[in-house]
Amino acid sequence: MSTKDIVLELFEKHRGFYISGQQIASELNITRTAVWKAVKILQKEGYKIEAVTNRGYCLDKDADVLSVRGIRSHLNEDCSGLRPEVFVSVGSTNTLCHEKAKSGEAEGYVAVAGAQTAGRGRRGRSFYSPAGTGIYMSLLLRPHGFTGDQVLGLTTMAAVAVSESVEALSDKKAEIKWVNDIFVDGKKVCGILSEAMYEVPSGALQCVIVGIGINAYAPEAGFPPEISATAGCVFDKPEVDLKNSLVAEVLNRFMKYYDDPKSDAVYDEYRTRSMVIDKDIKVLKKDATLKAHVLDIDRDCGLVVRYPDGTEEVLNSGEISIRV
Ligand code: BT5
Repeated sequence: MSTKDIVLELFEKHRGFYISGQQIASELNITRTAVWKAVKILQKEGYKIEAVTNRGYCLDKDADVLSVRGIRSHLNEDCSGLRPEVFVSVGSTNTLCHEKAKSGEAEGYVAVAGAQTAGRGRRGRSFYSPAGTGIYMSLLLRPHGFTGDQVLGLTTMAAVAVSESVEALSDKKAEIKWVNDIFVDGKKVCGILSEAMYEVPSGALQCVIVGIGINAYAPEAGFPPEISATAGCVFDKPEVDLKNSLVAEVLNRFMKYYDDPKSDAVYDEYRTRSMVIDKDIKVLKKDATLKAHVLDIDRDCGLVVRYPDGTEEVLNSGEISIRV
């Protein structure tokens, strides 16, 4: 463990209480300068550590900060091979994962950030990713033997994993808007962006990056006006370690589905949480917007719709958006 991690461990034991630099130094057998340096790094990483002359340092008792150690402590044993890395802020965790994938990073790398300056949604849209209140994570996968439908199904797996995790950690019900948005109390709390890289010219699948953005808490200044009517958050108030638990919970559940892509379980869970079945929707195609009624979601998570003229179609997520 690095000095920073050892110092953090001590702070966590004394959360909410002051300990002097001298006390930390002698307990950990390091210099006071090393303590000071570790505190500076931790503060930069987002830990709320107060430094008061003659009293020492104090880790905020309510702070909920993402950390590799925190995430690992909640990962199941069969996910111990995952390699989370935590950043205070990045451009986009998906873009970062792309770079990692290009330089040969193996499956199981997870970039987790407390903020994004260029968070991406689908088709060039942006994802609002302020500091301190959200979780922005991307998982690098190199699926072997997956069919095209199973690759598309990775977004479904992520949507179910997030929904189940939200329900496990809050007392709220999560609903899925086909295909990549999670809603709580009628508001979008999570968006998923899965991106695949293929080899040229063979067309072989190189990797898939599953990016998940979750509004854990409401941003202090509220959501920006353009999404304030539609965006919501999962938790009402911060609790120690809640973000780390949510990240780990999502990974634990996602990997369970990923390891068994032929199972029907993910489809069943998806369908029961769908907020579109039996609803009237608008289908936004490249060149037209059509009214339709949703009949069902099929086994490949295609949306089965009926148009007013009685014709039916199965929509796949690639090029289509819907409005409920
Ligand atoms: C998504 O796209 O919702 C996918 C978002 C994926 C974000 C993750 S964060 C980690 C990883 N790294 C990235 O750079 N991206 C992924 P889409 O379905 O296109 O929805 C985008 C729309 O959602 C925007 O046009 C807004 O209307 C709305 N929106 C933007 N930010 C939001 C937020 N924080 N909460 C709720 N709605 C938001």
